[in-house]
Amino acid sequence: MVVLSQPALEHFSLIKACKPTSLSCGIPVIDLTDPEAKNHIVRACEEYGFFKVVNHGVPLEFMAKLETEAVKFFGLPQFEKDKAGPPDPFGYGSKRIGPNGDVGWIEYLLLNTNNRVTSNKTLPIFGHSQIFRSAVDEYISAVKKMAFEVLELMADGLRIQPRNVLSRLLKDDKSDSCFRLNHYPPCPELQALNGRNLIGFGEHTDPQIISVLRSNNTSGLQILLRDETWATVPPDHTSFFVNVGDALQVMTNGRFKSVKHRVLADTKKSRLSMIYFGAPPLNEKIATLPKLVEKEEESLYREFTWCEYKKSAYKSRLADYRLGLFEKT
Ligand code: GA4
Repeated sequence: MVVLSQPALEHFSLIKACKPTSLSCGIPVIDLTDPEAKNHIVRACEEYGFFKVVNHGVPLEFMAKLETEAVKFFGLPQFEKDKAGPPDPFGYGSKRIGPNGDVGWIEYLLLNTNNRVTSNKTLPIFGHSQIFRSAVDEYISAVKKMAFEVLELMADGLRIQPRNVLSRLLKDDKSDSCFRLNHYPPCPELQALNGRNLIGFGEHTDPQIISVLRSNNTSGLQILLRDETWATVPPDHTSFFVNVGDALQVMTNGRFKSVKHRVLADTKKSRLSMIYFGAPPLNEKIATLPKLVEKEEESLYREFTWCEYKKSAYKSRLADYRLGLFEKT
């Protein structure tokens, strides 16, 4: 176990509080039982790269159980949590995000969705709590099923066949998907820094295909709209939020945009979020889906493997535009 010293508050990004747009009425809401869902999903991905999912079929009990277990974990003494860190990238992390100097007002657990049980890093986490392990497992299985359905509806909406062209990448046994539990502790000192917001997780796009997020009822998530303004996403602990990731932007030749998002810390309330990042297998080629371009030359990106993209992402800072290196010149 290596325990790194923690950065002091002045090392965190404090941003001038500006009145963000509230998306309460504007945010696209997809009802998975609606026969028109496939078309609504495509429109939401084109316009926002982001949408909320209701009537998703994931039992609320799974969501609540995992939240309870995660709260218990983050409530452990620091030395206990540090036994599962530092993240490499999997494991427990606090304040530092990724390997290149990004920091945030956050602590987290990053898990691999395939080898959850055997990984060294997960032993100190789950070794003593069979309940935590099974809560993670049942939650991930249910959310994955929902993610497959969303991707199949997306293929239907894009009128591409077979309808599993996207979902098969996440269904694959070798899928490189991962799972993250984020805890944003309240920061009471913020009150004294009048008119400033503290960054919990800095602005970035997710590298994967899609990310499926669920949080408790504390706000903090913001997405960047097309007009370059930040919009606050009202929390809803019974629903899920789906982000378009960079790989899906490439597969749709830029028709869907990966959404820039960030999380602000709160002065009084803890925010807890759980995110499934759906990724292809490492050796999978990422390229524009042939049905979405007439000729290969029309593709805006050169072909690359998920492994190449991931390696390049881990050399970048959070806010970097990672797809730039893969655009055709
Ligand atoms: C953003 C999305 C996921 O949380 C993540 C993050 C990863 C990490 O925290 O280790 C990265 C970040 C994320 C993008 C750029 C690199 C890698 C931190 C970072 C600076 C797990 C992922 O896959 O990419």
